Amino acid sequence: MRTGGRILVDALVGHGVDTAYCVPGESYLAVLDALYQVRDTLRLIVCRQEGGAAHMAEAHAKLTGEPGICFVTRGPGSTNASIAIHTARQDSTPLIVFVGQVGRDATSREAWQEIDYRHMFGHIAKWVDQVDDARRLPEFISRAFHVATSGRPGPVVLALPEDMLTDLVDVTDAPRYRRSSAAPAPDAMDALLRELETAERPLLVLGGGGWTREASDDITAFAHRFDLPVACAFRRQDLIDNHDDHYIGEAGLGMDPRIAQRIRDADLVIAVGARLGETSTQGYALLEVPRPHQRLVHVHPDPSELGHVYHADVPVNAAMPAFARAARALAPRQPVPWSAWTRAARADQLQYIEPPASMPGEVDLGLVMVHLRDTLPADTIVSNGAGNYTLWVQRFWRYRGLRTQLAPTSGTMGYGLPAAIAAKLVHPERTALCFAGDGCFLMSGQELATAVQYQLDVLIIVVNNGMYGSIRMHQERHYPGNVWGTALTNPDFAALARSYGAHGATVTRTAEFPEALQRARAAGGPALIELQVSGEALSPKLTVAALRAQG
Ligand SMILES: Cc1ncc(C[n+]2csc(CCOP(=O)(O)OP(=O)(O)O)c2C)c(N)n1
Ligand SMILES: [Mg+2]
Repeated sequence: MRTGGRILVDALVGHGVDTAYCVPGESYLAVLDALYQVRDTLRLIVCRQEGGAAHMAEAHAKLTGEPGICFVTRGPGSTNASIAIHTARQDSTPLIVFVGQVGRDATSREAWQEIDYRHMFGHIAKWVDQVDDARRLPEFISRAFHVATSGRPGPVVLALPEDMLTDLVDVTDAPRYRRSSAAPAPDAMDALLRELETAERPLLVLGGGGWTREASDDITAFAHRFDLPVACAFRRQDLIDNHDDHYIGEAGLGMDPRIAQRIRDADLVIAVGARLGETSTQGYALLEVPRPHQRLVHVHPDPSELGHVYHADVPVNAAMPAFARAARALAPRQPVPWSAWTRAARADQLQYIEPPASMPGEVDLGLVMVHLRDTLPADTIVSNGAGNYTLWVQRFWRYRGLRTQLAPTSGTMGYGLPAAIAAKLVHPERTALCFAGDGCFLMSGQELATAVQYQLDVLIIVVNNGMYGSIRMHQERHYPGNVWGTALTNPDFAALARSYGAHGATVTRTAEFPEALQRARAAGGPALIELQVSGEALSPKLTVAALRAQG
């Protein structure tokens, strides 16, 4: 006989879980106690806010490909965690969030902190349910792992009534979950080959979730064999090594206009894993809805995504590894005619990653990025949240292949620090570099306490421009000069870091950065460098003055 809490935790161990993130609550004490019993097998990371905990679990999953696990309490715990459930949804990340729930005897009275999670998360979770019978825990948890990882990966929420967790029952554990994956039909691969045989300006766009190292290698080999230019969808730049001479850049928010033009000019777009969402199509403009002017081969692990927005000429329902393996086996029957098109795109990319001269302010973020990419190890994991500072990161950093980027396609602020913490837990030997804006950092900065508590030497760069710069940019565009609701008075970030027990430093001039970086890396613990940048530079190519002059 075991308690529900113990059956649940045994199930997690059985499915291969070695790390769980939480903010505790009295609603799931029995789970906490069961976690105490298995503390040598399954480590529990206690966090400071459920948004941080759940984003850590989400980033953990991005790095391992296995579901991230998070425990939160009912009511406010679950509403705090919802930010990451949304991230996992948009980012196609397998995530399982367990929520303590009121006892079954009080259900539907609006008991203290009671929420009906089926309603609350019905739209953003891939699956949400409540386990009312402890004897069914192995079934529900097995299903949670299968649902989270199958097809298009996504978030699962399971509510756990607290009295169910203390019930003593006799039940057998389920075996470890097994991943199923759809393989492309042979005629779909023939159709792809035919499309390539008649194309003159093809473009490969990679995106989505469910990638593996092997799939990334296979798709790279396919690109080489057909000499295809490869763009990555918004914040999916690590799907191919950016040093590869077929990589042509990111098709995301603020993309190089030349990439946008190439997508427009392409006569064949092969989208692999990418949904071709708003951020990668400039608001559904580069490809028209529902029928793009380009021929479209659309490969996606979820059949319901095919035809959801775009009518593809060749829709292919397949998991990334299976498709990439099949694509690697293809070969052109004659030399391809588009090599000049690929070379030109690559040349533009190489030029684009060199920062433009003279942006306003004493700290040039472009030069800082160049120093970082020249200095830090190739396997550094780079994380960020949302804000205009990410335009520099995603433009000038060169991602070195799969699982070197943690960046929310959901566009959530506050993601960078929790993600970097998860990166250090999954890969203690690698450098975890977090970028945050001054706005972004204070949305999850309390997790610096978590980094200190577990002695995780994340490296944080806070880009302080004294404002919600991204919104200021839109404001200047639409309501020039009416600066309202976007200015920020900030703490001394370096002193704040030191008060947590981390290393903290402030950089006010570009030339100070190399030494500050050296010291931060030598600090032997979490370290934060605040860059005091000018609010005049809105992006690597746009200043407030230039915007107002245009206006
Ligand atoms: C959780 C969340 N709240 C609000 C927004 C809207 N938003 C997008 S960028 C941004 C400003 C970010 O400011 P900061 O981190 O300082 O970066 P900056 O743009 O100044 O470089 C805001 C408020 C968002 N994306 N996510
Ligand atoms: Mg800012």
